[in-house]
Amino acid sequence: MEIEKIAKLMLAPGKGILAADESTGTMTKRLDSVGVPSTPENRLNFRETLFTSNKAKDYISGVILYDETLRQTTSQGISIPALLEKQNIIPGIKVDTGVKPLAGSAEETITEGLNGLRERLQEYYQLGARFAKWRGVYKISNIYPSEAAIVANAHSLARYAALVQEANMVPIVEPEVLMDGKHDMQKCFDVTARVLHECFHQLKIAKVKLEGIVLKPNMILNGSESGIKNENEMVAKKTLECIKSNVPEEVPGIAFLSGGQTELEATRNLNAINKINNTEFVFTFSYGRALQQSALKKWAEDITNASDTQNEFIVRALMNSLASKGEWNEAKEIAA
Ligand code: 5MM
Repeated sequence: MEIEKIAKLMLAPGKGILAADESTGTMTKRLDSVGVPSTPENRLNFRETLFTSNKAKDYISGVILYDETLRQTTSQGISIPALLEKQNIIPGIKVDTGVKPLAGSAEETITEGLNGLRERLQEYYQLGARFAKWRGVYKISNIYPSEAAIVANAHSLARYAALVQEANMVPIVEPEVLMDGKHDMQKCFDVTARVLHECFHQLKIAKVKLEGIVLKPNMILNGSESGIKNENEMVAKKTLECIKSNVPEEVPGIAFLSGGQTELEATRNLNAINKINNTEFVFTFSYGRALQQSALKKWAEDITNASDTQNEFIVRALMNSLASKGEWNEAKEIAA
């Protein structure tokens, strides 16, 4: 299938992406937090439970997998990518290998994983992946992000995206400006604008087809230690303004990360964005924590009780599906 078509399917109306690509280190932290040992079997159990939820296919267009999960087989003897494909959910794969200190600015990071990526992508395609993900991380402080971090991460994102398109897959381009810090929303706006601007500059140099990418940015928020409340309408206004002025119109859609927002805040903000969307861009979700938190807690109560975990997951998937159309409200949330 052409990459433009895959991108459209990833952004299909009322659907979003489940980011289940936690590396083993991150997944271990998540499982530790609910008191479940992080073994390959338990990691598979939780993820298989989510992926086999009834109705997942109505709200979820694609799942970002971690290398381990892409190669695992379910209790029914079917591979994870095949299990997803059977439901018309597109399997994707995280291909960065994580962050390392950036030379010359050691408190900042550069994302690694370009070495051997062409060959890895060929294997991932054979295993069923049709899109990929790479995350660049930027921190905000009085002196950060540095120009070096902005340019180096954008350059890596562009080289990654070009390789992914060469392999006939859709790159999710994820520049994440972290919400940690005391800064206000305007600072987040300014930094995100600089970051997005440089990303598209580098994507252009690398000749990446913008019609065949999905952008996964942060929303524009007050820093989590600022003590300032995030008003949903203001988040929506500023986020839309930042995207409109820095994202070329060829990009078919934006799938936000949740970045540490609560499940409800991530839904409310996405809904507020779609209520005022006056662009051609699709705005949907590519949430990790904001889709999985409640489900993970429920699962930890009894990891053999799939249906209660699935109910929690499907509520969040449905609420975010509604938010992706601007049709969510408090009454629907309470009714769910
Ligand atoms: C699922 O978490 C991904 C990061 O994993 P590692 O840090 O272990 O590599 C992350 O990139 C995620 O896909 C996005 O940040 C979206 O997740 P949130 O929780 O921010 O919505």
